[in-house]
Amino acid sequence: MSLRSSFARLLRKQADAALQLPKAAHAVALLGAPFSRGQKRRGVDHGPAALRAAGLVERLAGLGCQVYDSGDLSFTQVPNDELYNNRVSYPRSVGLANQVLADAVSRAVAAGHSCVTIGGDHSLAVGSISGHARQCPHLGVIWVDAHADINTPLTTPSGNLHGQPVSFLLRELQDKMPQLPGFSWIKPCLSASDIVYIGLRDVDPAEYYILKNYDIQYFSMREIDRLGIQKVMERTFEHLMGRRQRPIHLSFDIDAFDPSLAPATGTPVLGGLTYREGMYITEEIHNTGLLSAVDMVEVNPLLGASPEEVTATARLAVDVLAACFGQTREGAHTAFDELPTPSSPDESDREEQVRI
Ligand SMILES: [Mn+2]
Repeated sequence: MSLRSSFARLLRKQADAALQLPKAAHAVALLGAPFSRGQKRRGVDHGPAALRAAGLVERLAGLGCQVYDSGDLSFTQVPNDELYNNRVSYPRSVGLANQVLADAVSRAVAAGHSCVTIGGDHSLAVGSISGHARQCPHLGVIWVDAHADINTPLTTPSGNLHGQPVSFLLRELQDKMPQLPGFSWIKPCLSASDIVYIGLRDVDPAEYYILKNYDIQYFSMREIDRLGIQKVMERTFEHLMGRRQRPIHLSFDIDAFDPSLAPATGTPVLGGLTYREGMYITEEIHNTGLLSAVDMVEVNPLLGASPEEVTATARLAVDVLAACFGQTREGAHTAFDELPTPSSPDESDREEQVRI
């Protein structure tokens, strides 16, 4: 008991000493985006609160990040936000919220921060990637998701905008895009070769057509089974950065994970990522040193069957974000450069040493 407490004290001293060293803290801007109009279920706007309650800020700070938490953005409700084309829901609300988010992300990246957007539904990626691209026009996107989210407003089976964000961003698709009310501010900022999907397993017919005909790189769960996650990440980086390095935007939908791990989400699909695959993806992205912005979306605390399911889903999202910013399974993320020796007890430990 006393040995353990004196060791703990020594560890604490080491940590204190490490804190006094001048080091470049990783600056992370945290933006809460409690937005749910990209789909019709209630609750995904409580995602940011659930992630904060699961200790997100403390986890990032514990990894040595300087966290600039801007709290939650407030989004104006647009009255009389009628269906577009008798099909697409809440176009004006989604367009306006994304405009607000794009400005916030752009400001954070301009300030030299890595920007973490916590949603909210996946329609938010329109604003988050647009804002990021304003500062980093050559960014590459890694989209981790069960779904491709690349329907156009004319092909969407559900009418939900969280299934369409990528179509607004791709230059090649613009002649297929109608003018949606609320979206006139958007400038498409990605080419088809700038995005890689990981984890797909529920792709609509028009989405499959787009992936194939526009030559978009994707690794479905089948490819992960076939190649293994290590090869998938190798090929992802080769595709995005074979010729030159570039800032990475990671857009992570929690439904990429198997529903047994992430049950509190709106559109779960069986056969998803394991915990270890999810950690490997984000550890590898961290290791590039090029991660510049992250979205963590679709955690819906009202959809868990029990409080335990909600907590497990939120904790998983926090684990993913921690791995993005340096948490490693092999340890050694805090400074520790000398083991304590029993031959050199200091003053404060003398009493306990005698007892030993
Ligand atoms: Mn998604």
